Amino acid sequence: MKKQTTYTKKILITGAGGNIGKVLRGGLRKPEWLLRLCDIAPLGKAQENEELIQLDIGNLEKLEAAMQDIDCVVHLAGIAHESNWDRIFPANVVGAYHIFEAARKAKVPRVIFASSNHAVGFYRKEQLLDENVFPRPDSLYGVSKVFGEALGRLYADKHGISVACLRIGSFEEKPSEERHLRTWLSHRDLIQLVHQCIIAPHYHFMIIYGVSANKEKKWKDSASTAIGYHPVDNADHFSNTNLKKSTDLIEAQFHGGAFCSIEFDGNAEDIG
Ligand code: 15L
Repeated sequence: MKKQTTYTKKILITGAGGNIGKVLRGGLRKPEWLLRLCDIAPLGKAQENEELIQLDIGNLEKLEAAMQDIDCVVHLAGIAHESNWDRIFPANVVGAYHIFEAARKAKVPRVIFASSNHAVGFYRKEQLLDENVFPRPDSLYGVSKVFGEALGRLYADKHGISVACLRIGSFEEKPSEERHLRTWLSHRDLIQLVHQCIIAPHYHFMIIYGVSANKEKKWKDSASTAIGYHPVDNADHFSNTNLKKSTDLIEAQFHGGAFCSIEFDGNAEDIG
């Protein structure tokens, strides 16, 4: 791989071909940054200041090689919804381990991990959540995100990697469900959030909710303001549009929405 010395930052994005990856590919583009984009699928033609690598995050050696000279990894790859354990485990659990381990070996100083609100999805939707609430996953997918956050904390404490875990809400062009009035994350706010996590001066470990400035949002953390994340979009502006209402009794009660009701046969009253 050709070594560039003129870039002020070299950033590696995994899962660059996914929904979030595509938006970041355009949104983080600037002449002084190198974007090294990785995905299991082809990523098309390299644009200016881009390097493209087709790889499977199951391959630790290839990941380590791809991370040479990188200043910051943005880890998006994996399964982005509920699925069975046979799929979640290799993609999200082993995959997350490979990312942090490759970063340690390649001496990457910073990792931004795309976690999810589903790490805390079984809290009641009226409850205000900060970054210190105990994990309360609503799905195997949510469990895999809790695992990724725990790995992040370990690699921050034990190996000095600066780690940001983003509990991303509903990343959509615009809100389409009533739940999104609380959980929406707009495209430009996501770009701003990741940008700030990349450029912020040293931090050790932080959990940040990836959410826009929604009037009804129920997630608040201290790190957002500390790193200069100031979201500009507000789902409330869409409250008069035809937002889908939840008719499912479980889905309607908790932060995680529909993820909570998948295979649900518990007692909702016990979930305080
Ligand atoms: C997520 O973490 C998922 O990746 C996405 O598909 C949505 O379900 C989103 O959360 C959400 O909570 O709306």
